[in-house]
Amino acid sequence: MSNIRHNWTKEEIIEIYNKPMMELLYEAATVHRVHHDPNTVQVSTLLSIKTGGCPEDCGYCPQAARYHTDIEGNDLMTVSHVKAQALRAKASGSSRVCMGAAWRNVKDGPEFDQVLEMVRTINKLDMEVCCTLGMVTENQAKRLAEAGLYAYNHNLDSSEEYYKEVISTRGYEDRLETIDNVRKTNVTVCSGGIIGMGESVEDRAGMLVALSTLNPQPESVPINALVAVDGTPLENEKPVEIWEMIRMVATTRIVMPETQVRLSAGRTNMSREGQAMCFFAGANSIFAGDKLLTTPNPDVNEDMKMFELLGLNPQKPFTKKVQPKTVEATDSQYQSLGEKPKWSRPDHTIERNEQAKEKMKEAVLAKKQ
Ligand code: SAM
Ligand code: DTB
Ligand code: SF4
Repeated sequence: MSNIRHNWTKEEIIEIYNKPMMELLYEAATVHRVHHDPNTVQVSTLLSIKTGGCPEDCGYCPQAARYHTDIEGNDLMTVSHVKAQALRAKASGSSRVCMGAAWRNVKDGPEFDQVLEMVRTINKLDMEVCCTLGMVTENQAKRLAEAGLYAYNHNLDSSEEYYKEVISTRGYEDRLETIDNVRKTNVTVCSGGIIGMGESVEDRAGMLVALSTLNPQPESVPINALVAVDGTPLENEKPVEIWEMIRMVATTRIVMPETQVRLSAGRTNMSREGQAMCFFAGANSIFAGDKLLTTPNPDVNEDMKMFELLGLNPQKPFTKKVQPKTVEATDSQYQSLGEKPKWSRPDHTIERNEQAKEKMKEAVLAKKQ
């Protein structure tokens, strides 16, 4: 019988999170060993296929057009460029490519068709393909599945309560609906969040309640430490302490035993020892490659040295689930519907987001003068 619980309460999760460190580590490592090989870590390479110029106001994100960051936006990458990058990632030991686009949601049309072709191309390289493109409808999720998508990343980011303090242009329920749309297909769900945005332990636990009560639980959960980028509303948040990351990873492992827990953004601030503690506490996946989407990540060679030092082996592709089949565009059962879904726009005011937007306006004015 499965011992996966879908009824975790916030109080129970807070209690786990606050356990004495040695007990927490022992419990998490014990759960980890029952469900996973503790010496295997999945390696995923991020690829920003469409950078910058995003209309959303996510307070953490350097790609939001309304904030004054150094990001140079560009058009959607070509399929051949993506293929070349995927081959590089494969050669350096990655089993998965995760393609990110600075979009609010997927729109039917030539750009989405191009992304579907990217999915087909990478799946044919026998690598797991993940996309993170914003909100998707059921039909769009089905088209991605048909193309051979292995995973879809869509983060809840924080608790429902704290989400409102960070983002005003889209709602938590839209995030949940997108995850639900992905669940109607064979594509696995990757959903996690960020710590270090000024949220409380209660908010961290709230996010873990939202994720762990999904049935089935997400196949992977990325835990990001905020990368505080100049010009974003969260630019002055203080760095996450390693102990908080370890607690978050360990708690995630305990409440979602079968999930792959990914050490995501923020690894450049973590020592090898710190990361080793996270692997011991149940993290079994990383984002590799010199860049995340727009911000730095540890050097690939440094990561490989760390793996060697710790006796870790990169996970082979399709270890957890069989490779999906790719259906060619010409044989596709699902067509573009030209949908115009009504994703919500709460549009409440977040003071620090407004201030960051004002700074951007001032910078544009100053440039003109
Ligand atoms: N635009 C799509 C969306 O928001 O769903 C996909 C790309 S978006 C950059 C993917 C995720 O990256 C976000 O949900 C957030 O969790 C994470 N992220 C973005 N900026 C970050 C930062 N500065 N630090 C940590 N994580 C970040
Ligand atoms: C996730 O949870 N983290 C990744 C991936 N999913 C798309 C993105 C991290 C982005 C960090 C900031 C940047 O590089 O722009
Ligand atoms: Fe846009 Fe995604 Fe960044 Fe939000 S997190 S601003 S939706 S790219």
